[in-house]
Amino acid sequence: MSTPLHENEHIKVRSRYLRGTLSESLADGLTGALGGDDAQISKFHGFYQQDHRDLRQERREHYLEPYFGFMLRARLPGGVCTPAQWLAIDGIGRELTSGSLRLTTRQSFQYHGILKHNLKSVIQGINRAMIDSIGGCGDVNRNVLCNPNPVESALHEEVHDWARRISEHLLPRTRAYHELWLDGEQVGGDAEPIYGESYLPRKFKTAVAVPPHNDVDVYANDLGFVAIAEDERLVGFNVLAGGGMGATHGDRSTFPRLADALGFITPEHTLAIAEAVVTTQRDFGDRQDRSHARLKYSIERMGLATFRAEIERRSGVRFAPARPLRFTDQGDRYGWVKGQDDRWHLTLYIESGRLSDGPDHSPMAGLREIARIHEGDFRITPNQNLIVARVPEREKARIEALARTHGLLADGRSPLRRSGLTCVALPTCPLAMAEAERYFPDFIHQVERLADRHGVADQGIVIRMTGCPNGCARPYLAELALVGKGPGRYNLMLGGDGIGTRLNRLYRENLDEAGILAEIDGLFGRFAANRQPGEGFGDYLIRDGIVRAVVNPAEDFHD
Ligand code: SRM
Ligand code: SF4
Repeated sequence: MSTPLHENEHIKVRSRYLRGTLSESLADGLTGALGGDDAQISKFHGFYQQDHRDLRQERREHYLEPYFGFMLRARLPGGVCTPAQWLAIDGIGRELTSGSLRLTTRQSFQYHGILKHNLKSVIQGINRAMIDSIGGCGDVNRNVLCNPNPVESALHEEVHDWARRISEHLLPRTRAYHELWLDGEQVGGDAEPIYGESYLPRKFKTAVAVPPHNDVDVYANDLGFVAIAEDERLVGFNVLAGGGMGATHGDRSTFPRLADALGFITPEHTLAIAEAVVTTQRDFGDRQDRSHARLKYSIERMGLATFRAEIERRSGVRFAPARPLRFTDQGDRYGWVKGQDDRWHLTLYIESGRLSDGPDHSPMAGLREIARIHEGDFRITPNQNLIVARVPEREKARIEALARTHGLLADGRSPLRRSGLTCVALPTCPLAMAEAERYFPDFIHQVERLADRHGVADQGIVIRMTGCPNGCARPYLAELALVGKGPGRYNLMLGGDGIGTRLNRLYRENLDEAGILAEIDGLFGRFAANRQPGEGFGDYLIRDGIVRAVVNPAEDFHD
């Protein structure tokens, strides 16, 4: 007997191109939740139903339904928005959501705590600012990443334009979003030429990288385009496929995987290749078991050569051999950098991407003030920071003064803190097993003390923390990662290369804070004593045999 399709497959088909019963759910004032299939369908419109986990017990004791609120994630290719858009995003956040904003690891922003009756106003508000949320989540192509720093101005503009075009090309075509949120005419029917009525078996992620910077962690994406330039002009892309982070603790059939190179293409073939990869995954992806439904597992099953041949057949494009490329880093370059067009770009430090004003700090207010005078644009980075981009020389001092007043500069933060990355985790993420964002600042403070003690405080070791093994802060590409296992407990992963091209490996399981710090103390001591000149922490761990490099994650990630 063949395995039945996963229930989500039926939900997608029943939804009539993503309509479901969302309008009825929204009209039901008796509950703060959505009904029927709608909590699944809503994801394609960019929002998730959540409940505040810190309040669960108290609500239960008072016989109340959970405190439902919605998280909404926008689509913002390459993370770019104008100052006017920023002011709109900020205003909506303060008036209609929990009052804060979160910059994500995929260059977008999220609101949390939106009450059901405010959802429509939030979505209409961002759309009035020419931003949408369709495909922010769901089994479609998600927000397309692109290196955000337009230092090599002409090349960057061209590459960013490709990121935007890929995102547009792979958008769902259903009118449901317009009907439901923007009061569009009820036209029904629709067709999805790329996705079909079942959409993809699972989420799908695309990134465009501009070497030597791998800030987008291109190898963690289902589909990657690495810009190849000659004389600072784009000549084409190396295409990568099959990357992904998500895994389940102890389940050997799930694993993170780096994308493989398919070959080189010239720019005019970009959309045809993107579409061929997406439709191949649509037709070959696993629709029975969602934990094996990402493209990385399809490629493992098909074999890379068969997969490549299928892409060539569907697109009518033949890959040339991949061009040589070199990455040097995976983080952000903080502070001012001058672009070739004589404009300046200021990368701000936003701890864990969280923008929330309190008695001691006011990052939202600061960014509002900057947005009111800024003439260029803003760019959210894949490391949850923000670039004030394209600043003319004459405005530099004013913008810097505002950033300094509101604590938005990286100055005074240690290299360890600057390289850190965490996911949201508690209290909103339903999948979190442990804290991440809320715990990281204190945790890293203790790691800083150890680094000082061993004389390695000048090292920007890439440390990442997630509340579960799904990998939202791409932990398996860090030199040192903590992956949540249970309350206050983490798996310690070691051995990434600091440029996002090598997976790390489990070193110690289920450690509490004291256990983690004791391990790091020992490791920093060995690193300080034995490292070679210029050697990074992750590279040292591999060379000294403290962990073995992962060669083939399908076989040896869990060893
Ligand atoms: Fe993620 C699920 C947050 C980037 C892999 N992710 C979730 C959910 C929606 C939990 C859920 O399913 O209910 C989290 C919502 C938490 C909350 O309260 O906001 C969540 N993911 C995030 C964000 C906000 C983390 C952050 O701190 O910035 C990132 C939003 C990105 C965006 O703007 O689109 C985010 N998630 C990622 C990344 C990183 C990336 O894409 O570069 C990954 C790893 C790459 C990958 O996809 O392989 C990632 N998220 C997952 C997974 C595991 C997928 C898998 O293949 O197994 C899940 C769980 C799932 O899909 O079942 C997940
Ligand atoms: Fe939630 Fe896990 Fe993603 Fe963190 S890694 S946001 S805990 S799903």
